[in-house]
Amino acid sequence: FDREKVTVLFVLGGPGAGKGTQCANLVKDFGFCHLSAGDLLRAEQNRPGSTYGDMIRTYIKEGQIVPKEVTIKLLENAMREALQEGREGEGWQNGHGRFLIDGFPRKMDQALKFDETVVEARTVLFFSTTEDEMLKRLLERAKTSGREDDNEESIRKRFRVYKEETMPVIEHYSKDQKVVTIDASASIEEVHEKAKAAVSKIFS
Ligand code: UP5
Ligand code: MG
Repeated sequence: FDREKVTVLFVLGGPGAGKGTQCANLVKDFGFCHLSAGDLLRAEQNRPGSTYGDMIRTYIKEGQIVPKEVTIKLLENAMREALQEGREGEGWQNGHGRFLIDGFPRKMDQALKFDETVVEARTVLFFSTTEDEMLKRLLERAKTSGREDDNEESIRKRFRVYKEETMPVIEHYSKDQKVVTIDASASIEEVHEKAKAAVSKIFS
């Protein structure tokens, strides 16, 4: 699809920082199309006939990053679908698609490949809080989420991969002045207000 027709914001932050929660809020405020790379991978994992199901399950449980080709293909397909459907209010305004890409890119190779073959993101929204806070949130969510990676062992692995692989991505985009950091330690509503203000500024 035409790069000119899309605006992409990446949404990054550690496991449990509140990316998904805040993306849902921003969809209501601004009508973005929200694509979570993790959700797309989980859907692909459960799709009957998928050749990647077992592979994805193993990577997610171990907190490892699925090979970029798979994730980028899923994202591209989802973007193309959203653009074709052109649903008003779901990222599509005046012939232009606005996307929140959540939990991606979490490794340098993904970032470079997506920039080159799909589109360069306008901005990175970085939700930042402490590991203690993220652990607390994830263990609470574990009671009901059914996610195979919401257990302390997988969470520790996710934290390690986040520090080793994803922080360098955030540093990379910081050098291009593309990162907007949002303190995600406060309540959901307070973080929402900050996120909303940050996005308003980007589009003003
Ligand atoms: N909560 C949220 N905000 C709160 C607040 N301010 N105060 C109190 N509680 C708050 O929130 C987590 C929990 O905290 C919820 O219960 C929420 O109510 C509460 P959520 O919004 O779900 O946080 P989020 O940052 O989205 O956490 P998530 O667990 O989704 O983050 P991850 O980055 O770990 O998960 P993701 O789904 O992105 O990726 C999972 C796995 O997929 C990866 O580990 C990896 O194996 C794989 N993956 C890839 O391989 N490649 C990719 O490109 C992407 C994923
Ligand atoms: Mg999420």
